[in-house]
Amino acid sequence: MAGEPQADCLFCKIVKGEVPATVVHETETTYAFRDINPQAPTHVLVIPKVHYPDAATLAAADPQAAADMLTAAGEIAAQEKIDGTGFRIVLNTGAGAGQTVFHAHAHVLGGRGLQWPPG
Ligand code: IU
Repeated sequence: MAGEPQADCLFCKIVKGEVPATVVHETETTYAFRDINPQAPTHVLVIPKVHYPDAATLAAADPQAAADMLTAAGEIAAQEKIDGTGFRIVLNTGAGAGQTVFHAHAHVLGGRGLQWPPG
């Protein structure tokens, strides 16, 4: 069924506690943990607990879960104290854009100057 956990999905396994992660924030519908390969002093991944392959698919199928992911990103930025200096929320969508894990997620990046355009 759409949104159900996938047995072969790393982020579904993290939500279920089957794979360890450094969890920094959780709501009824979202889970957030530190990226294993941080690209900034703060680099947190926030994911919906439901499984969709990317953020656009999530938003189309379950707009509330997508909104919850963005709300959590803002709460994490405040918790990490990067909201005052500015932070970036990144939604890599598709392999050509650098997406490597096909469970919707938002990167929350901050704690250093961020260039535009991104690479
Ligand atoms: P991407 O947008 O799909 O490229 O982001 C996936 C992220 O998941 C990437 O930044 C990885 O460093 C991160 N990650 C992780 O935190 N833990 C893992 O076990 C694996 C990837 I595999």
